[in-house]
Amino acid sequence: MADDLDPGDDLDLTTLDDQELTAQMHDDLYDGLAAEIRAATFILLGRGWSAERVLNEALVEGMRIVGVDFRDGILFVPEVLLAANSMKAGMEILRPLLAETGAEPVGKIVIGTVKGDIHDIGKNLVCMMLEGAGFEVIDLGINTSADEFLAALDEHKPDILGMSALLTTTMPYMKVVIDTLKAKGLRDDYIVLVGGAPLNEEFGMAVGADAYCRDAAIAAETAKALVQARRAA
Ligand code: B1M
Repeated sequence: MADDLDPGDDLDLTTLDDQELTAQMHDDLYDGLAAEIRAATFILLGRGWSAERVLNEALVEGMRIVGVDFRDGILFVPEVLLAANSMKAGMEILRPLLAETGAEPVGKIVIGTVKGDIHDIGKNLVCMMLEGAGFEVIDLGINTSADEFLAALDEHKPDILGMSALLTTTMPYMKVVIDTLKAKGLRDDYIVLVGGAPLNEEFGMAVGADAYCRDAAIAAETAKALVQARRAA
């Protein structure tokens, strides 16, 4: 207890008012401080904040700032992974509470790295960024076949299908998946997003995707915008 009362070099999060604490959480997410995010999440919940408010005002807003700096080349992969892990630490506390209150996710996405390809660092970042943006993410992992994608679409009925490829030899497989959807008359049921280092806008259009996403931040922004547009239509 004595230790708790001694501020030492550490900031005592309980002494901050709500606004200061939220700003501190944005900083702590940026710095990848998972323990601090966990502690602050409990403090805000203890002050009567709803899980949804903590998610949106503290975690999602913090990750939005991280995403912008990642997109602009100010933050790099290791820092973003740490930030995303910190966000996950907060999310783990909120997830059961959100399920209880029935807060609607922004949307749902089924995502995977395509068949023949085992690169997943970028895809995992995209998943974390999407979770941070409020999406429910069903991650099929690596080496995902068209049949596996289709089975997951059927099971989870998402808004979005996301595919990742890092190899020039595996990126054409995205077209195989999209053509399979077309052949089954399912293509228009989903927003299709593609990404991965060797892709570009032109390739995305050529394979019949709705959008190519250059990075995780853009993937989250694009996913949000396209789901909102589709629901408004
Ligand atoms: Co591989 N590898 N690799 N590799 N590997 C590359 C891709 C390569 C460019 C290296 C090189 O030669 N310079 C090259 C591909 C060449 C080509 O095809 N033109 C290559 C090769 C050849 C191979 C092997 C064939 C090597 C071999 O065995 N001879 C082999 C293939 C295995 C296979 O997949 N079948 C192989 C294996 C591996 C490892 C297993 C060792 C490891 C992967 C570990 C893992 O992922 N768990 C690995 C790694 C780490 C790389 C490099 C070095 C880094 C990839 C990475 O994680 N980048 C890579 C070289 C490079 O890219 N510099 C290379 C960081 C990551 C954050 O970026 O994945 O681009 P990225 O993701 C970004 C965006 O692209 C976008 O958002 C992400 C975050 O901003 N994005 C999406 C990605 N997916 C998205 C999906 C979306 C939206 C956005 O959906 C909506």
